[in-house]
Amino acid sequence: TSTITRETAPISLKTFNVPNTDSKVAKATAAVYDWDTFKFEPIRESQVSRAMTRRYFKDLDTYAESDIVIVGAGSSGLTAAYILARARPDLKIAIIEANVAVGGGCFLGGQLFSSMVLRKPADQFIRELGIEYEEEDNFIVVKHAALFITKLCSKVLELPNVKLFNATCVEDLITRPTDDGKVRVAGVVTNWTLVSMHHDDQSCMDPNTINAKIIISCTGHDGPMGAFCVKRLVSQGYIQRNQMGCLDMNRAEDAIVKGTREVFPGLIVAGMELSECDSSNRMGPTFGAMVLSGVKAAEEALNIYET
Ligand code: AHZ
Repeated sequence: TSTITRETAPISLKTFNVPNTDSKVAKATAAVYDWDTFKFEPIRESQVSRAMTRRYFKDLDTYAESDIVIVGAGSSGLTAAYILARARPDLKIAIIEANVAVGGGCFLGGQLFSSMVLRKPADQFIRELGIEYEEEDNFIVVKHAALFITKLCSKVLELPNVKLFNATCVEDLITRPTDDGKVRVAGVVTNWTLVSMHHDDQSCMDPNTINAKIIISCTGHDGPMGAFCVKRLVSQGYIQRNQMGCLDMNRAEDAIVKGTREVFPGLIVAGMELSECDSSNRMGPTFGAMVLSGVKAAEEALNIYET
């Protein structure tokens, strides 16, 4: 191993002379950095590699046996993670997200419009996160959907009992026979998303696995991706597929929240994925149900843990 000695003192306000200037910008930056003498601390490339890979492999080891796996880091999945991880700091929660970026359909409010609408009473959760909003009668508006999802995600990632594996795809479910002759979901089969995308033109690259007592699937409605766990269970004849109904905001949001449940032993489904097994309506760009479905999924998981 190689060691690089730290020769410079840690950066502090006292390390640098603050030049006397009237420029507001210069004042703001010069308070911390003197660009004339500025220099990064030295580094060896292998230090960067080791800093990342050591932690990642430790996480793979730690979370190979998780308590709860959440599939999909959109608005419903991240809300479920936030509630669960805070309620039970003793549980290990792995979030698997196929995309590089988190957020799913929540970086825009709808079409290419930025603000995000949430119907009441989901405003309570937005206050809990400390996000500012405007009130309009029966709903609230957050000025940018990305403000909501990035704030939620940063709060989730700060929690010590959560690991987000992004750019990682759930390719299959692990199932187990139960004592009463039935079957339950007992984990997920994962692969790098880039590998999953190339199964047709590369030789077989076998996947990896995570065991868990409970899986919460939040992969969104069917499309190029999405509804993954529901579709997999349907393919085995374990549950029946009932495709998402047409858009009806009023019916859709109540149905998704109330319907959030363990649809198959070991598998809770939340968010828009639920519409693919319940045939509930599409809701379009209103996100209250995604948030409260995440809350309900967390409660369902806690009930299973506590019984
Ligand atoms: O990348 C997906 C997205 O971030 C991820 N995902 C899908 N399949 C996956 C797999 N493995 C790992 N096999 C996977 N990750 O799941 C996330 C789903 O996020 P989403 O925002 O699509 O779902 P949601 O149910 O949380 O929110 C739905 C938001 C919608 S869609 C809609 C409409 O079409 O009317 N209305 C709302 C509010």
